[in-house]
Amino acid sequence: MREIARYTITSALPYANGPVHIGHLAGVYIPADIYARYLRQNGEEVLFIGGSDEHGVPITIKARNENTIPQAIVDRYHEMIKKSFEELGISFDIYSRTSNPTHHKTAADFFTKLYDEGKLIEKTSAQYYDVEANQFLADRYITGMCPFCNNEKAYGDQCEACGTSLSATDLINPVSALSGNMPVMKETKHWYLPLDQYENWLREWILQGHKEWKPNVYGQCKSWIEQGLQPRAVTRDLDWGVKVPLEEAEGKVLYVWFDAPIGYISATKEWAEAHHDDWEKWWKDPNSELVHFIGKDNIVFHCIIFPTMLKAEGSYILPSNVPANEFLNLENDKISTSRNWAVWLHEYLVDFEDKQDVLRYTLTSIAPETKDADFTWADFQSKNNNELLAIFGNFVNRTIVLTHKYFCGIIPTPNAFTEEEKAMLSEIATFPEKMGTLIENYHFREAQSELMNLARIGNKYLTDTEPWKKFEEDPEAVKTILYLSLQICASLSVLCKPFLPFTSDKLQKMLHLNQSQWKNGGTMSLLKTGNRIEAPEYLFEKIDDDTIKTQVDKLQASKNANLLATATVEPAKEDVAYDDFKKMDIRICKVLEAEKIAKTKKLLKLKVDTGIDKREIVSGIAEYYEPENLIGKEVLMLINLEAKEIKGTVSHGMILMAANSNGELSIIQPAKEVKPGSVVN
Ligand code: B3M
Ligand code: ZN
Repeated sequence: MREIARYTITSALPYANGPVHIGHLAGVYIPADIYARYLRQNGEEVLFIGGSDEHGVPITIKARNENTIPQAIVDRYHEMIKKSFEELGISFDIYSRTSNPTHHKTAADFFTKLYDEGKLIEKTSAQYYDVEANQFLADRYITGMCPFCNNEKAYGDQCEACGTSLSATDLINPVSALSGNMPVMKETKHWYLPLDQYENWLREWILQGHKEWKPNVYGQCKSWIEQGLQPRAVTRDLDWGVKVPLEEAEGKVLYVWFDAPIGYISATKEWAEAHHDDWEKWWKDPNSELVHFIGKDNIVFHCIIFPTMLKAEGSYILPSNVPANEFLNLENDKISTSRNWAVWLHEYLVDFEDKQDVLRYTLTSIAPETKDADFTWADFQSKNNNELLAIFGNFVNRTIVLTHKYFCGIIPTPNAFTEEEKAMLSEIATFPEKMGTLIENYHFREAQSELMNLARIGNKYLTDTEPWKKFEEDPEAVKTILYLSLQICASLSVLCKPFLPFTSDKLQKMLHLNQSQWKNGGTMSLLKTGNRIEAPEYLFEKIDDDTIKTQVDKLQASKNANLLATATVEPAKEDVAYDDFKKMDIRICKVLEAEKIAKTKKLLKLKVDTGIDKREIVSGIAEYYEPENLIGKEVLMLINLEAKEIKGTVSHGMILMAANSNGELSIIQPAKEVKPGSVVN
């Protein structure tokens, strides 16, 4: 086995065009921080790297929309993100940014080396160009009609109405976002990383060599490699980013996904310079362990593209592991920046002052390590009140209060341990290794639940031995109980530190303890008999229902605001004669039966009472209603729509529905109960 000399730990560089939310934290930054802190407590040499990703087209679009320049946007968010990470206790050794000169030079030099060694290929292709604005258009800068769903405002990279990935040339009637004109096709030259040439190597390195990677990561790599890899353009026609260091490349920059991971290297250089250290050992010594913490949408870039860049360059080590997480949802809905459906870190830090550890704890306890997970405020409250406060906090508080009450805050001298106590101590001794192994294998969620088990052991010990009842008749026994309880508190203060760093500090202050070596976390020798401890201070406090309601209301308000803002009202239709309207036979009908139509996602087969007859119709609402919830409902129906056969059912009529801005359909019910067959006019 190779000896690991040091750990180079990176966490995805967030785009500096918006604040950080709980999804980022649960997926990337909290696990990375736990890992880095744990390794440091183990005496390992660690460099934990973060920074802002400040390039890319979305930042230029945001700047344009706000009538400012990209640098102003990234300056604003870089500061904000950096500060909020700091306040949450994410213990980066450096938090850098990709707009700084060290990075531009590092990224440009990296490109030059690949270029000079003939590792890149040149290709000319036709791309959309805006003649009036005199520039090539990134896919995001082109809108047009989606060929799949006819949405008129699809972007050149994606249609947000139907979710299909597009390329700009798929759009019908493309329009430039810069001038509003129709773009023309024009030839442009770009440089490509020939991933296809590295396919065999990738197959061997990942599919053979890294079977231990998390199944979600390994699986994604496998499917990418098996689909066959194509050369990837590493340059763009854009004026925001790292300039392509070639004379013939005027007006071109490196593709953001080419420069951003090099940002990890630039950050290392910056750190090394400030600390008089050698940056290269972190990236070139084969005994350095490189680990990338990322979310699942970044897997291909960190497992395939960046390693291929490093391999092509030739002098770098490759990642040992890429423990990517899945996604976190919020209250059963996808987190969305554009819909403001998120819990933003900077807002949390204001709303929940001094409660960083509650968020850290909750997010670790639901970390999307193997599948998507869901954050709810109710769960957050319960994790705080029923776990942190009721178990951990309660145990520590009882121990410290009793030590003051019976021994004036002096750590008592224990007597001989009982058999139960001995058994408890040997169990406690297993925790550092047990938790350490889990952390080393990126099972942070389980590691943290072991931490809580340790607190449970302490809590139970106090409850079982009841020192408050014993003091009168057997003060010597109480000395042992509180001595051991205090040592367990000390163990907790060590072992909780990667997860709950603020709590650890507070607890260590109370115990006058100033060491957190991991391996000592299960010993009973952290505290010395005769030493004084501080007066008790609460580690956690109850979070009440009102506080939670405020947060839930805030989310609901943003949902409502968003619905209003995005609801587009269709233009009015042409006037019709009353006689034309009279031709529509619209009635209130009652749903009698409803069932899903097999092998379809959207269709329900309904039996309805029209008042005239009972008939079958097919309706496309299966995604919005469970069949059983429709039975008995009165709905609005056009009953004289021509009959038509749909999936084997003759459907005669149509249920009338309204859609909200998310496209979710809603039936329309009469405000009072009326008889089936009542005419609507
Ligand atoms: N900025 C993408 C993201 O936040 C990106 C990560 C870069 S890591 C080098 O999803
Ligand atoms: Zn579409």
